[in-house]
Amino acid sequence: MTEPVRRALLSVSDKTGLISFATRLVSLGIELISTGGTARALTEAGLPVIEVSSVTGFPEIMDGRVKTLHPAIHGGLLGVRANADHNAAISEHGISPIGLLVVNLYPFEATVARGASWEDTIENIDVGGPAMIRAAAKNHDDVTVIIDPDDYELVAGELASGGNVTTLKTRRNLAAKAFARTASYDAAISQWFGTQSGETFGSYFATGGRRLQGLRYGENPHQQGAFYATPGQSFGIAAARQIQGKELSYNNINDTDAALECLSEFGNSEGAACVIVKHANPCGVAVGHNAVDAYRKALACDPVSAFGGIIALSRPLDADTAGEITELFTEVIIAPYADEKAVEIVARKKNLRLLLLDGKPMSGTGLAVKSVGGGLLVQTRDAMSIDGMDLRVVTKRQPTPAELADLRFAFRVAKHVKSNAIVYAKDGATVGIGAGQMSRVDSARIAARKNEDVSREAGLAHPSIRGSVVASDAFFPFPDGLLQAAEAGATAVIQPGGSMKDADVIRAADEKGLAMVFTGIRHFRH
Ligand code: 93A
Repeated sequence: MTEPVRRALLSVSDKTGLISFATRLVSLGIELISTGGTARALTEAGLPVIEVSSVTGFPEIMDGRVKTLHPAIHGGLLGVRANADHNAAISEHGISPIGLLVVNLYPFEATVARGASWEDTIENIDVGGPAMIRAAAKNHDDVTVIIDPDDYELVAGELASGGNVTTLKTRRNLAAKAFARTASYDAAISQWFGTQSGETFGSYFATGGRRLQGLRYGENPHQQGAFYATPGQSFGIAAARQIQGKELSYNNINDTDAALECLSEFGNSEGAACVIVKHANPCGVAVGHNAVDAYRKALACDPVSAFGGIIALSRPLDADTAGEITELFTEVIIAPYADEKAVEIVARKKNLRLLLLDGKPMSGTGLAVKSVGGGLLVQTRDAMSIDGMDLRVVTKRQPTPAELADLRFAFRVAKHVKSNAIVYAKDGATVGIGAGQMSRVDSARIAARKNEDVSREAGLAHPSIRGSVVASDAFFPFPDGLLQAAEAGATAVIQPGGSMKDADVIRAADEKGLAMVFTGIRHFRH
């Protein structure tokens, strides 16, 4: 049972809304304890206040650096009401439990923003405030913590209607918000120190990441770089173990990540899968009956681009596959495991980086974060798979079972190709990939032309794109992209649908005898 709030401690730099909130607390019979400036503001408003110094029996000292840092305060915040030993300590030391903490911190960020002096900035590092916030948030079973005046209304409302009690749900939400605030506050402080000392990266990144390795440089040699792990997560490239080869570069890590994300689309039941990546885009993806078969099929899509690429395999690296991969210049191989023979073969190429996941997942859940000027864009990862989509045939002709299998395959790959993405596929392998064009029709054209070049080079009688299927990551806004694909030899199409011109696009598909499937879901990737 939660005890009603009898005492609240208020210590705020931002006094917005303070008086009306405190007035409501007093009207509920709650006693107010407060620090210097806050106590003054409350007294001036005619509210009864107990000074922190009379609770601690100790004056505020050192220009206020030490005011609430005292067992009488922290014992009042941290004591667990259901714990007999804690209650004994509370009585023995004459501590009064504090049921509500209202703190907002010294305005460190605003002090930096106004270009204050070093001394002034340092003085604006709050120590006692975060300590109290963390104490109250830890003890949220018994204590409500407010760090944002926007929450005054919610808490006052709950106290008034609940007999001076808040709900556990609210206390937990406020605790989460409290820890987020102390984390971002410390991040701002560490970032400021970093810029002052000219050091770009520390062993912890300001957003909470743990440093895995410093990098020789960033995307380009004149940029600095480092690789950080997201706390509490163990999947993907950050969880991989390097067995051999040169140090990983920034671009290697970025490309290997793209390869693993794409590879994670393919479950083991679909056979062995192989993804080859260059410049963060797949240039060959295939499923086969074993690793070497998948590799050969993936390589055949665009052997020129695969030079110096990243190869990701869903099955353990075996001797056959290692032998074939090492015939070509490759930057990175990543696989779940590797057998001894394969490791020996790779070792002959001493620069070739071999990474193993040791069974850890290729991909996972959580957030995808991208930096933009002055901020971060955050979204949940694109966890949508074609298995969860409601596929709808919109043309007169139904796709054949073989076409449908390839359509599903191609759409999985298209998700991992930068938009505008067009992917042609046949027999479980990509045969043409068009990536990153500003116009979809250009992506369709580039992918087809690439296939014609590769087919000619391989001495094929007809380009392998003939009789393929095509996937588009987003709808065709006009029939032109689809007509381009039909001209290249595609017989079936998969795309989200949803364009204003869908009817025109469907009519064009029917005229060309194509089968077309709508997924209802798009996969932009930028
Ligand atoms: O200087 S502190 O780090 N030392 C403390 O013991 C302490 N206790 C509260 N800063 C401390 N505070 C902060 O004082 C609060 O976080 C709040 O921002 C501010 C309120 O001070 P006043 O009530 O004097 O305006």
